[in-house]
Amino acid sequence: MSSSQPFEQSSPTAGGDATKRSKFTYRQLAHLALSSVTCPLRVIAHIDLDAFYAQCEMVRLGLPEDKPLAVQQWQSLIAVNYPARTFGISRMLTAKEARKLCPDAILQHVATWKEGDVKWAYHKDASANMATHKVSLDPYRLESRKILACMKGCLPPDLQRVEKAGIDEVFLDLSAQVHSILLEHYPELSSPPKDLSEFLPLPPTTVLDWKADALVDLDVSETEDDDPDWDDVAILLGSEIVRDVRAAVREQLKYTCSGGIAHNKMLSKLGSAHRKPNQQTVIRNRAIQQFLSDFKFTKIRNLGGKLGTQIVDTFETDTVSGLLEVPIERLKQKLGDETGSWVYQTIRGIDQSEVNSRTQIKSMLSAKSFRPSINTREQASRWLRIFVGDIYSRLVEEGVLENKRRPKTINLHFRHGGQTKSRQMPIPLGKTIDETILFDLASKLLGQIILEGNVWPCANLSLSVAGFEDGITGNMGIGGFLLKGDEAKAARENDYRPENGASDRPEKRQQTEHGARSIQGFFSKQPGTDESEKLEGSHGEIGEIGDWPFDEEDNITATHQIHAPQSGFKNASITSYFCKQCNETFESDNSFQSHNDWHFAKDLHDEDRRLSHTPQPRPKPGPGKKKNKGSKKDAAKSEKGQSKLSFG
Ligand code: TTP
Ligand code: CA
Ligand code: CA
Repeated sequence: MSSSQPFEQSSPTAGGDATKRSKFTYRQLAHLALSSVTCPLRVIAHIDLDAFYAQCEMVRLGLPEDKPLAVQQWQSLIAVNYPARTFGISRMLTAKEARKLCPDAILQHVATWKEGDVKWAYHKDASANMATHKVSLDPYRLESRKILACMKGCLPPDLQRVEKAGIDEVFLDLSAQVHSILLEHYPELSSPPKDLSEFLPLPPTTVLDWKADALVDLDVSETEDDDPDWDDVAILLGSEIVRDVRAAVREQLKYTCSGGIAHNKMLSKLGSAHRKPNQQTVIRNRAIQQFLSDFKFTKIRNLGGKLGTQIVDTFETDTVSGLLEVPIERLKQKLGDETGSWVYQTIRGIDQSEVNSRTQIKSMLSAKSFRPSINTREQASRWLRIFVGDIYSRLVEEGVLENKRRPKTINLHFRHGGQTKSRQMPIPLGKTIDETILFDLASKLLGQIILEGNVWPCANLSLSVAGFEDGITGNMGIGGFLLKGDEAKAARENDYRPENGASDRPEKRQQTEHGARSIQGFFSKQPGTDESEKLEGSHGEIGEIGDWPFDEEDNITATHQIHAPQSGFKNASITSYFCKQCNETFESDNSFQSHNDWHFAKDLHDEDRRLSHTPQPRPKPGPGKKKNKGSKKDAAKSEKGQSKLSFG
């Protein structure tokens, strides 16, 4: 917090009528300290790095800030810095097109793992070698971590609540910190009356100094002459904090970012994108309707994907103001009770979702689509080594060496001729996970798939680890000794367990299942519970539903709404493709197809997670089928069922 006062102090009566009270009560003020999601004084910020990957490259290469630079992945651009944007360069262009617009621009290819290598590197020839290289986002992940640590370092340890919402963005719940600043600045607030439902005095200020913040215009019914109330003061204090956080990131790490400060997550996120780069936008409660009415609702968090499209089709409008006309009953009738009410509230700026600082990783995935397909076990093995290296380095960051956290299962998905074969096995307890162990397990899974025959050529391979659990710190390996009987045996033998008997998953079946899901199904996670939707992508980043569209050749890096692998896509024109799910256009068939693969792998990943999180009832022996207790094989099988129950 900077020492400067963000507002002019004046006597309590300066605002005019001393008998006038705030519209907030002492009880509501108390709720601010608890970061209560229903508190009307709540202050939430969203901070998003400007042109993130591009800035990472600028900083890494030590380039002057006005140098145009874009980050290239094969022939596509995945991030474009602001100087390059002034030349008309955007993510929609190919590297070649960008080069034409600005011959001086630096087009930096992302780091890659080269087939057979054990470490990623910046390879000069990467863009021409899509078949033998795999993208590594490690450099950006590392920077992301530094930035997060820097931001956290600016906030009081006991009052901070920080949610990493993507590789380059965070939500901050500033309520508790703002509460403590309020009490510090206004001692009269710290002696509440007996009756907490009494209204607070009005803030003793008339003019709030918003510094260089972009202030969203007030609603029509409000004027700047209206006396500010405590919600204005709270948001102003929040904006001061965000300004300081951004300045620290800039000073210590050289990155610029943009911020949004508002009453909730949804508004703060719209705010951070409102004015970029290197600015922050404040949306006061008195400006919410004005701010939202200008928006297409498809820009709102969670309304970008399928649900948004469904609403546009049903109500024949894509604007917030158009949808505001629709009565709640009609929304409920068309979208279902839960979703209908949620939409009704959201477009009115109401969002009670929590800023969730418990962003623990649930799974990690490393994947590659092959163009051309690969045809031998040796080739597949070389990629497995890379996947293992990729996953292992992230496991180390997660504290697997200290046994802080460890995954329980390892999964391999193998795509051949439109079908994906999957195998999963437990990661044996008792030993610290290392690359050799992971590679051995992955190879066994691969061997099992190959044994089935008729598996080549392979179009996509992905390895994941899941079911993270807290380990026994300082007591490495003890878990193995605590295992008894069959469980220990299964662990020793690395026995594998076909998933629910459905090891082959034809794409068709997936499509039907997902396609048949109702809109409520797509939206079953209501605000406030969205942490359950979080997942660790292939490159370690956590996204939110419909929040963070990606065009990644072979990486899963964000959570998307679950959808039919193919049906979310359609041609936007003859030469470009559009992913409705992500609001992204793809110029080449190749990148679109890769993106499609991405969704497919993601769906599989989600399905795995669902399976491993849903307790499966143990199959009872059918009538006439007696369980053969004497058979070792059967004992091992029942053990597998048991371990399934405990996953998740
Ligand atoms: P964004 O925050 O969406 O975009 P940005 O940081 O590049 O630019 P802005 O200033 O508008 O915020 O995404 C963060 C990073 O994620 C981006 O730098 C690169 C990566 N990314 C992709 O790889 N593909 C994509 O389609 C998108 C949207 C992002
Ligand atoms: Ca960004
Ligand atoms: Ca972002």
